[in-house]
Amino acid sequence: MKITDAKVIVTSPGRNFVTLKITTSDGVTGIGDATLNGRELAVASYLRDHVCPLLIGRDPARIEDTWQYLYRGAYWRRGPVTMTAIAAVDTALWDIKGKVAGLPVYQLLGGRSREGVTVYGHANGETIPEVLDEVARYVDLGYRAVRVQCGVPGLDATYGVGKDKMFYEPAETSRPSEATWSTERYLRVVPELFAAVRDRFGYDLHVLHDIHHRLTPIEAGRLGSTLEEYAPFWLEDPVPAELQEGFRLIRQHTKAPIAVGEVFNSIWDCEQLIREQLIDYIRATVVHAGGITHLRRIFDLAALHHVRTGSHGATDLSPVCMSAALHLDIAVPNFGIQEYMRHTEATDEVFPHGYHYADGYLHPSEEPGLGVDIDEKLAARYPYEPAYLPVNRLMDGSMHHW
Ligand code: GCO
Ligand code: MG
Repeated sequence: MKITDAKVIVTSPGRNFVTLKITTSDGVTGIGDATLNGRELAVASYLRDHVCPLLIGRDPARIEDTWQYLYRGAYWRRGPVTMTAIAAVDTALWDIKGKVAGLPVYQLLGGRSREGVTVYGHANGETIPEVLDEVARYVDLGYRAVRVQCGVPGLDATYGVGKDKMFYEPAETSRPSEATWSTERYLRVVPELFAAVRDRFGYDLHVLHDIHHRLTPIEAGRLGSTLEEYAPFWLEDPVPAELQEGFRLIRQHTKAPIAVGEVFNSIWDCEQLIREQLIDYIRATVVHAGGITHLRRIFDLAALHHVRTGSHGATDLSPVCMSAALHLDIAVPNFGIQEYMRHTEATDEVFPHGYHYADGYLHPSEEPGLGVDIDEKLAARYPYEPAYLPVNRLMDGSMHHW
């Protein structure tokens, strides 16, 4: 069997998604998510102009060799664009392998380690009472874990607080909007939010929070120690993670569990964080970290060092990525939790999928392969729309991390 076609499909059913579809000489097809929020066309071009021509004629069964060919063989390694493109190829090849074997992909990864994949949803609101109402909505739906984000008084826009409920969509179809940031105001409101959530919902619910790279290590240590009495499940992305040794300082000051990794692309982005046990959850996911093959490598390293998984699952990762993530989540021994932001109806129609939510858990599809497809005719009705994530400035106008 040989690869006879590889094509890139860009569609925007409410938001942009890039999908790679590979076809074999036996007529088997596989798909992979290649979406990089706000930089979609860079990955589409990397695939179309540089990768797809190299795939034609290759044996689709050689997943590892193809991965190494695209990673080692390219000379220019790593980075979000390259690793997202490699991920798309890798994911599509796993889909094909599953279909050829007649097995869901998780069976090829060693089979089930659990009955369902625990997920967390996003409760957000401008004010704390609004957030509490959203948490109640998730509790009613059976969720065991909820991420809480509220507006910071005095700031016009805050990360994690959106107009939509059940999902959070920060990208805008315009030039990037500019938000302002005050660490002092933020540090005042978060403990109040946690206190209110624990007061109303008690301690059985897992409560998570995303700092979105805004703090310094010592500020994160201070916030973590303040929140310890409210038993946070995790604090996510406390600081930008280029400086991995910076996390030592956070560890010295708090016992709050730390999660990081949604912007990581390779095992080298988290090698020190994992080896020195500076984090508790690794949040890398299939689409941005080199596909199923490479993410499995990261998860296995993490397992050696008491680090559990907590993959990114935002609205800007397509149902193709979510399907792939769930096959890994159900199989790996050190699974922790999976983020689950729902997609819009239009997105779900373009990407029909067999995974489903029930009682706090997601369940991967039992179909051979990944159990997800793309309706190309429908996809063609939603042309690409230029979109950007916001940028962030301090009150004095300095650029800050968004
Ligand atoms: C999360 C993330 C998202 C990102 C988004 C960027 O924890 O889900 O932080 O909200 O901001 O995926 O594209
Ligand atoms: Mg995040």
